[in-house]
Amino acid sequence: MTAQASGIDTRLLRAQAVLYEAGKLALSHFGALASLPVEIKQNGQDIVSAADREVEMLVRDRIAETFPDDGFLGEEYGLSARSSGYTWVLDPIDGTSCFVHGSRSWCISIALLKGGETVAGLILDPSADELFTAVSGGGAFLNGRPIAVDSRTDMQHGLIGVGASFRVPPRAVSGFIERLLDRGGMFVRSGSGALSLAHVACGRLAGYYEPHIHAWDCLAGLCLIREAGGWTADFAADGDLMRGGPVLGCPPQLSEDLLDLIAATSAERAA
Ligand code: LIP
Repeated sequence: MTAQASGIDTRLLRAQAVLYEAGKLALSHFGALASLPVEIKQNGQDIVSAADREVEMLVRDRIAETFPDDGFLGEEYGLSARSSGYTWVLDPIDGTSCFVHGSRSWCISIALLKGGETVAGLILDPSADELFTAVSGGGAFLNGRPIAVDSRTDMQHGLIGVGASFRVPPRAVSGFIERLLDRGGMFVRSGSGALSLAHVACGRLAGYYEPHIHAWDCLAGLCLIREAGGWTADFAADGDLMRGGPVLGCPPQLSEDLLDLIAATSAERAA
């Protein structure tokens, strides 16, 4: 085993244990929502809870105990650059709005980067007791069992996950949905982009598109999809992990159709 592989494998094992501890903390808050402090970040939909903050601090502390020289980027407390060349990218509660409203559509998502490359991704759905994991070149797994994208589905039979936020004009989302329906497709919006990407990786969804998402929401899920035999559009190719942008992941046979729908929607908006 190469030194890098052992460095990634030891980090994957540590991250799994940390995620399960963080999942228990998140579930304790999920079971006591009436007393959970919630703040509005920008608009009524962009919120953060004490659960987000506590889960991020727990994961930061646990990772730093074992890998003090690794960098860390979290949705709530930003970037802490370090010297090892590894950077963790965490969304402590992805699907916060669902979480605070009592919907089980949320997860904890963490990606490991070596330089600018995502080399591992983990997504824990504590409500379903499902842990999705992947290491670059090593395949993707759900609770330790290999997973794969749905290589047989098509636009007319699969479900396409669509993400929406007020970071883009409503037409950027509705225009895509309208074109998808026109093509005989169907959409779902779960409220957690990370969990939706994980569901593409295991074949439950035939793709996931969102016009704007952040690195902490999607890098782990994109790694899962690639390792599960799927196709993913480049994300943060310039290395800027703070700006965000569009995300698309799907089985290879659907990439062209979905890119066409996105291009047509963008062209309409530009007209
Ligand atoms: C959420 C994403 C979702 C997006 C929401 C929000 P959060 O992440 O997972 O795809 O549509 O606007 O960004 O804020 O719950 O961590």
